[in-house]
Amino acid sequence: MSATNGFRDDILRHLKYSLGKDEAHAQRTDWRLALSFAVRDRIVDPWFASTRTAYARQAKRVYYLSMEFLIGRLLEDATVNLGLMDQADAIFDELGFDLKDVLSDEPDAALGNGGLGRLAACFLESMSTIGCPAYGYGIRYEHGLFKQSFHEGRQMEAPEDWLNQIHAWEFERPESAFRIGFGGEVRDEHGRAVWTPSEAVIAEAYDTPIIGWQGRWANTLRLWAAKPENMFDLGRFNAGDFYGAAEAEALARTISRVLYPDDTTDEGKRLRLKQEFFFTAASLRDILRRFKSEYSDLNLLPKKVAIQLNDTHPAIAGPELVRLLHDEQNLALEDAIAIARNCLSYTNHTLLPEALERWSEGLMWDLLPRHMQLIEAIDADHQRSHPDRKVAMRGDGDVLMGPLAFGMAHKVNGVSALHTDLMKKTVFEELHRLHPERIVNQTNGVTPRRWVQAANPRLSGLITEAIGDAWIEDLEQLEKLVPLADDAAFRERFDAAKRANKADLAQYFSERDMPVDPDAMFDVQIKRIHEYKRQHLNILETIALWQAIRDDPQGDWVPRVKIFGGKAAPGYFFAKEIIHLINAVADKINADPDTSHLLKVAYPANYNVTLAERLIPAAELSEQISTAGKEASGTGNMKFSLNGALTIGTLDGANVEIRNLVGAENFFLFGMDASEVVARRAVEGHAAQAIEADPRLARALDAVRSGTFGEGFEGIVDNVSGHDYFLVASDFTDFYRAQRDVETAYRDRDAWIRMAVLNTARSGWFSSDRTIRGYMDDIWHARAIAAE
Ligand code: F55
Repeated sequence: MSATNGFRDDILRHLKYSLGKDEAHAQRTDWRLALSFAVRDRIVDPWFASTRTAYARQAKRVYYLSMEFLIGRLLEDATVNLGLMDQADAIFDELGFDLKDVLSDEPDAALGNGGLGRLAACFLESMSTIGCPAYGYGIRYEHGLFKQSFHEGRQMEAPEDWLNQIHAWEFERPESAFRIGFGGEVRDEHGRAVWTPSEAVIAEAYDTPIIGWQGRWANTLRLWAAKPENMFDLGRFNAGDFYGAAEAEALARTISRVLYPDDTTDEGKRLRLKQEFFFTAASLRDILRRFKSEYSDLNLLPKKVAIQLNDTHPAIAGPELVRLLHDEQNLALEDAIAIARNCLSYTNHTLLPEALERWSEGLMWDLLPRHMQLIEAIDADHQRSHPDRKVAMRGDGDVLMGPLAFGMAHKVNGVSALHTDLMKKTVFEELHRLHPERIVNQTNGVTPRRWVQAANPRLSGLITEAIGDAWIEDLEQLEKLVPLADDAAFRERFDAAKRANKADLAQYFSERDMPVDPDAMFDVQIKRIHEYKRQHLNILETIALWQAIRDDPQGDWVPRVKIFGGKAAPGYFFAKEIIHLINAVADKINADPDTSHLLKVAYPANYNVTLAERLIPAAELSEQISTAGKEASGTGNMKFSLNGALTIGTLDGANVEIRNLVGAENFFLFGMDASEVVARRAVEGHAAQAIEADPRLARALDAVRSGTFGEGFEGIVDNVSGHDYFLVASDFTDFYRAQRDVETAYRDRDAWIRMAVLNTARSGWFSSDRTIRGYMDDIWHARAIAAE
């Protein structure tokens, strides 16, 4: 019993007393919940200790404000971080269950769209591992990102319902609630602005502890749920108007009902702006409450509080913090602005003009009249300090959230070296000239606990055997594997781990009617579907390869499985056409008896964090093929490289840094760089030229146009051969060439594995621990502490 530390008893106790289930009737979900509660019990003490220590030491707290936290499943992560995996395995073995099976019962918490939300989740875990006192603040969406299925190859969306069963990880805090107002009017009372909102909702806190590696520290993810001020209207109810009686409640709850499924454009919806203000205002009030419980001098705020804005979604934090300090705490306006700025910093995640948030001034006056006044004041203040410059936080009747966030932050960061450089030269050129110290780079990272240790036990076991386990929290130790790239026995074991992961994935696919050859090359592109990410470049190359194989079926081909995964924003028509085309090509190619042993396309539906954890360890080739200058960083690219996949990619985002670290000879580069892209766009008829110069591309496009894969793809063909803003045609020839180089390299098994080992060995810098230390040193000026 001591060997399991009472763990087994705790699981059984929770099954009986927390869930009210008899062992004889317990189902997988009951066991999963019982295990979750037993694991959670072991988080609570370190969690309390962390909070107590942070108070006792009067530590500076970091607050990470994000509309999205794409945390995925929590049980395995927590079990791994507490070092309980082996015990849990043994206990469930004895109970007659497969632990993997129990773990896979957990719903995937998809409170995010893609990279931005997943980054926030990796950061939370790293802050806990490092012992950086921090809180994540966001929205407790009732429905996370929609569930994707395919019907005749087209994306269908169904609501996601992660809260329809007991959620073991959160603690409801009805006592931590704030009233958040909207609309109404602002009156001047003896020179003081008084805002009287016309409507209000209650923001109620739900806390989830996030445990770091080895359970030494735990931080809190605090998500806000919107609740009505008054449950329902008893008068209307008693008068028989049952629906009307519940109307106010339903409206209030709408605010935290769904995650916006859009990773491109801001929906321009009133509700989205309400969501943004709702969680930002509640978080700031909570932050000030905590601060004031410890200190009375508001001038100390920047010394004790660092607030990171994850993109501009919480950018209303600038005016709201000024309002709290000036209107409610009576600081002078200039002091309020200066203090707010010294607390706030802003991360930019995109340069795409259509993704930069802007809100019409009319909507702002209507919903947030006091904030609109303050934005005018902040803007005027900034203009006064720089009278000869034309930078403004408002334009064309809109409030520009990027410039507002920039103006109210003491540091602004990009997410890769290239992206930061382009920020300075493009969207923030003028602001950068005025504030040359403000923009800094913090290249993204990923947590090795989830993305290597938990997701790839075969590889992590091998690494730990070879170099010990210190790499798990000091990822650059992977460098010690470099000499082993030349050790044939090690290479063989590395290869065996990859093959076993591939066999598992092949099994998973075959159970879902997608049989694939586990010995074929696994070539993977998983990410949101977007024109700039160019899944259509990949599928056109797939078509060209298929045609080449059909021309010469006896040729010396390298068998491949092209794996796609990803969702399109429901309103993004072109992205949905790309999905349809990939599925149509899959249908055709997979059914071709002459080629299907050599080329397959697999597109599992509903790509999410859990599926990523399955695909990445089995990948051999990582597709990172965005138009240069468009992918701010990428983080999937890092996960692949760490797991020993080689990258085929453009010089975009963090690909540049990956290539520098793993070595150009271990990376398949193709395509134009960011400046060539700009020049190419200026060439009249660039797409037509490229198509004319490459008969393979012309033939692939012809096949699509003439209906080889069914009807309805003219939009894609016309786009690629016409305007082709993302330069699919112009990069095709070099992409095709690079893919053939990949095959040449893959044929030399030993050389390939050597390259794969070097990718793993040299990717340690991409740990989010390194990124977080960068934020702590350069932006937050926060220190790590150890729980007492
Ligand atoms: C979500 C909502 C809106 Cl309104 C706009 C964008 C998004 C979103 O999901 N963006 C996003 O994921 N951006 C990505 O951020 C990653 C982390 O920094 C980068 O690696 C990636 O390049 C970038 O596209």
